Amino acid sequence: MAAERTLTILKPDCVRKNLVGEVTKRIQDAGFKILAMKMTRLTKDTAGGFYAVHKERPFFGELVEFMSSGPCVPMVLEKENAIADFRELIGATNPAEADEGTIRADFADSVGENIVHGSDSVENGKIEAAYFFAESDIVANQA
Ligand code: 3AN
Repeated sequence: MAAERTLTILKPDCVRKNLVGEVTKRIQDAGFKILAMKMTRLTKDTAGGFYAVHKERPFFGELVEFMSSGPCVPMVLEKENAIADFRELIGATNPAEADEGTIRADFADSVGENIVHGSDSVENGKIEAAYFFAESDIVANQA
């Protein structure tokens, strides 16, 4: 199976709860290689742009408010089957429905504040990675 990349964001609730180290360890222990990472704070505009596909949804305002409420940690990750494996590691969007032992089941409070984002396809992963990182920020691309 080919190596894939996914874009994750350790969301503002993850940072506020001091879980960046714990969640990063789970990600690395599951075999994901971190190709790029940084701490940044989204504005309402950048958060809205990232989630533009949801702009007609009733929770869009709440989502933008939350994602711009504090620093977050985007990362580009690489692994075989990264998209599906990462979504398995984090669990369902709603933590109440997430499998036991997943990151969201263990740490998330609600469907809105659910600790981590994971890309839903290879194609979207590329678009999302480009939202936060230049090609030159991705370590695997450097000599
Ligand atoms: P996922 O991040 O698991 O792919 P999506 O794409 O369904 O989930 O949702 C996108 C974002 O919108 C997620 N970060 C999630 O926290 C948020 N979200 C989804 N449904 C709701 C909801 N009912 N209320 C508040 N936020 C929501």
